[in-house]
Amino acid sequence: MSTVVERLAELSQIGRGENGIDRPLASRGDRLARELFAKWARSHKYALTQDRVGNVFARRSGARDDARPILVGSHLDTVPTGGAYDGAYGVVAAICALDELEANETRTEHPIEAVAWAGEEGARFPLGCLGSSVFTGACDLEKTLSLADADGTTLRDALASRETGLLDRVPIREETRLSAYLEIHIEQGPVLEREGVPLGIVTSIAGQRRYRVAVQGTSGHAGTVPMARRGDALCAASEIILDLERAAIAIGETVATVGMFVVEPNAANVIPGRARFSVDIRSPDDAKIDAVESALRESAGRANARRRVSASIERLEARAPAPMDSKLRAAIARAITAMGERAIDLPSGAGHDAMCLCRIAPTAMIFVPSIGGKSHVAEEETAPEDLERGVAALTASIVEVDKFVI
Ligand code: HGY
Ligand code: MN
Ligand code: MN
Repeated sequence: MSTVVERLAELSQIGRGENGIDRPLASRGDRLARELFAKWARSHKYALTQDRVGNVFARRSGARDDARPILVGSHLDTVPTGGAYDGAYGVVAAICALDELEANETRTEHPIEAVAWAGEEGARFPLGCLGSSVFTGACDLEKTLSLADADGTTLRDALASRETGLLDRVPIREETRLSAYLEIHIEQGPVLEREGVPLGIVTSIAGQRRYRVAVQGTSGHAGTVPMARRGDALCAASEIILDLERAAIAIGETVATVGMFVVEPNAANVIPGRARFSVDIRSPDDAKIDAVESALRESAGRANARRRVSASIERLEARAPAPMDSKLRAAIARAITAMGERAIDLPSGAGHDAMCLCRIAPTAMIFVPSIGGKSHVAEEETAPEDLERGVAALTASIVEVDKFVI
């Protein structure tokens, strides 16, 4: 069994439950995953560092060791019903690529750093790409550490605990300069499998915005309040959600999702007084996200006028569409051709840490096929030979990029 397959099998045991893998940021599982990454790094004496939000780096030195490093990585955290490959593959492939360079005694000009970004999914604390957002300066460290999860635990407290916090005996790093960023990831969609092509070079990552919507109505007795006198928060929320779906379909080239929903008091014979839900809107075209957001706000306005409720919309984050660097994409294409392999260009509907890194350095992504296009579910799967081919492509791409980035 190859190292990448073996390591993914080991990593996928951490946080595994009956509904898939649940490894949120600064949980016991996340800490164990970071410790495993550190163990792999130490086995080849790569220099380990970490920053204050839990991003972990394993550095293989270069001929010009004062040069800005090429970072290569992805994330270790998962959604609550995660698979074994989303994020994890990119971290394991990065460390395997360093090992390939070692095994081939390849001397790169630049230091190469494998990185495990903290909290890309935003599943526990209300910020996606949390670690890479802080690293790239898109989000303030102290504000991010003050973010709290549903139980009111702040990231600062979670990272201060020995159980779930920063790694022992790994120095804190302040350095954020880099010369380029590469990320390999499972496609999480059906294109590569449908086209029968084993590798993809990402053209751009869809823009995405996340919101929190709260609808405040009036609780009451299910049997005695006439329909005409109700402020039913759940009915109002349902109308807003279906208007959102209609808008995304009508505007096109856009997806809108309500993944989280809470109704209070959630009792069969009480009129719902409060409803809270998440909204996730994405498109490669920012103007279309604007249009869907306007439709969402108009629908909330109509509910407020007609339904004796007060609906409020809070935008939690907004990321513009992220074009990948054309020179890096060409280098990846050269590397893959030189391997005698085929690749196609394709956009990414899924978000990635690369959306943050591309704001501060040339950035590119490689995809490997997802069986059935499935992801964010326990059945997420990629064939071993595709995982192995991806490591070879990533290693060859690092060597190619190393030749010309500053
Ligand atoms: O939501 C996403 O696209 C990513 O998995 N965080
Ligand atoms: Mn994901
Ligand atoms: Mn991911």
